Amino acid sequence: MKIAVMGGDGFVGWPTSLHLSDAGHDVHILDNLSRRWIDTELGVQSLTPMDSIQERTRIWHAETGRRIHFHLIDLARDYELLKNWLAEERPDAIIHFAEQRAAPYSMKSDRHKNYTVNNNVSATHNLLNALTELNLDSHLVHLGTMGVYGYSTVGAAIPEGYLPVGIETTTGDTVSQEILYPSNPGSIYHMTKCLDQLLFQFYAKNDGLRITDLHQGIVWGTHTEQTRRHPQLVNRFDYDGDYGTVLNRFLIQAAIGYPLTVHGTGGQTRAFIHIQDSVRCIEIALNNPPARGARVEIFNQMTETHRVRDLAEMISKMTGAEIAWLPNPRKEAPENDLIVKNEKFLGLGLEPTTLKGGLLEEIVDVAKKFAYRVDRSRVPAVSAWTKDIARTINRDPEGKKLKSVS
Ligand code: USQ
Repeated sequence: MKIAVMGGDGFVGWPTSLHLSDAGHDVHILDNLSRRWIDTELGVQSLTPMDSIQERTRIWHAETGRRIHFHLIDLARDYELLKNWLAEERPDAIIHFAEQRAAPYSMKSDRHKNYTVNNNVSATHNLLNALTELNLDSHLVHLGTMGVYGYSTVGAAIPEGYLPVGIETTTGDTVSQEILYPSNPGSIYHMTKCLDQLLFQFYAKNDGLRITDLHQGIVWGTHTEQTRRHPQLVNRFDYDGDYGTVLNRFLIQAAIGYPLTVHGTGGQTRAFIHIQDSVRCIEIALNNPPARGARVEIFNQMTETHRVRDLAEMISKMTGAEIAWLPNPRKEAPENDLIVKNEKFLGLGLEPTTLKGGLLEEIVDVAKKFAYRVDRSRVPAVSAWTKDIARTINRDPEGKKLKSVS
């Protein structure tokens, strides 16, 4: 297949591009390199030293003889460029990662809220609009989030996208319908993914676009089979308070002797998936497209759920790291249960990589190797969900006064 990977320079986009190229597909990365600009804006860098996208693709060619093509295009702003590229290349499938993906970054200031909404919603809409205008039948696979469902305890399993409901009619009968599970975003970033869902629903219904939406949990790990092949194919690995996600952060913190930064009581339960499984799921989704005219196909892309404090305690036991119980910078349920259905991927052959698989140690080893690149002052999460909360989080776990947020 000819596959366009929008956002193919990012944390999941890069290993996905390698995985699909290795499987024999003709891979084209479209990216505006915004993630690299955000590193510059924030004054942080990936824990792992990361080469330019051109250099990465050169090394991939030298290692495997396979080409990954790179095109510098901003989906949200360069509509005509995007449309012309699609008209010329007519990809069989498109994977859409080209969105700002950090909840804390999206909550930093009014400017960051505007950027996240404008970038994410325009990128998605431009893509759908161009596919329709060109009458292209490319299968669109979007990286969505488990966060569209929200994190309130309902005492029932979260279904894969659709909820069966009974509606009482005016004659007193009950009619059954399946509706999109009510969205309940917990950040501006998560809200953009909820808006994406509506855009997909409309374009699938109105124009018959073939769309798969992957509701992904928190990705952990860093290496995949392909990124291990050469030091310069290494994936990015974020540890800072905006882009680092909880499990990877705890593992890096343990490796550098920094107290594990648990927000609140750590009673938040979340869904997780290893990066190797994430790229496999994307390949499975590509091989199982919906029919033209069908509703949006939705998968829950996660393999297990864990409570934040259980993760901290497990890593503390494994490494001897201390735990810091910090005021929570986010407005979120302090404790929640989470049960998630994920039978669709399991039924299509996914064999989950679990936390017990020995991969936790591998991550600590990677973190120790590059520990000299860590700026400890960038570890605390300082982006607060409200101005009131901002006033409560003025010290880091090592007792130092925190700088202002934006
Ligand atoms: N947390 C801590 N300590 C930390 C970092 C996070 O206790 O040092 C807590 C947070 O308060 C939150 C939970 O851990 O309750 C998860 O936070 P996170 O930063 O790991 O994940 P999140 O902000 O939800 O976002 C990440 C990705 C996002 C993806 C989402 C999937 O950045 O792109 O959509 O995970 S999900 O969480 O399932 O919505």
